[in-house]
Amino acid sequence: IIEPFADGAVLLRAEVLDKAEGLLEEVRAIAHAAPFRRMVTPGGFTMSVAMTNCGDTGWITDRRGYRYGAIDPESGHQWPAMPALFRAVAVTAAERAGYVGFEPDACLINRYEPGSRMSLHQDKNERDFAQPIVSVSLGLLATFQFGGATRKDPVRKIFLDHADVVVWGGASRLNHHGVLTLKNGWHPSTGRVRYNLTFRKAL
Ligand code: MD5
Ligand code: FE
Repeated sequence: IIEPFADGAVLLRAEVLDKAEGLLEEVRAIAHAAPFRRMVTPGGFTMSVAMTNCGDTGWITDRRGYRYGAIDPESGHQWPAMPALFRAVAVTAAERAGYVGFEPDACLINRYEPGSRMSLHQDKNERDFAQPIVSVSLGLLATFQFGGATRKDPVRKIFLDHADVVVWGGASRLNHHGVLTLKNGWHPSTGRVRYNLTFRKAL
């Protein structure tokens, strides 16, 4: 089910339903090597969302700033490699949204538990904003906030459910966005958790 809902953004509802269990198995393997952790923002706040990464580089934040790096600061080792299934899902979704030739080198994995949220922000740590970001939702339903080019632009609410994929490209690539506080719930595939895989070409 393809739903274009903003300039450059495409919502693919239930896109990875038949691959969800496989994706979650990979998430478990990645988390075994690079455990989920709550990172600290440059302003000194501990994020409510727990994160890990796979791929050639990973997104991190600490008191020194937001950035990508090849090394997991917790272990001193490289991030786990991006599983073939991850890459295939991201590339296929990008193609279906009209972005041919997407080559993700990073996948940030966000883990939301009830009470977790992500405040309105832009994704600006990647080098080439012409490259889209592919986001895969797994588990509990989230209320996603989709804003505009400036922080003051109106915000639309979108419900993102298990197996939904969104491709954020074109004019929507730099839009402000966030996730409202996750409500309590239980999902048969993830339990009390929402995961979001965000595939990026960071380098
Ligand atoms: C999430 N994650 O649901 C979202 C999905 C993040 C983050 O926001 O930075 O980890 S990615 C949503 C996204 C990416 C790029 C552009 C836009 C949305 N957008 O223009 O709305 O955990
Ligand atoms: Fe973001």
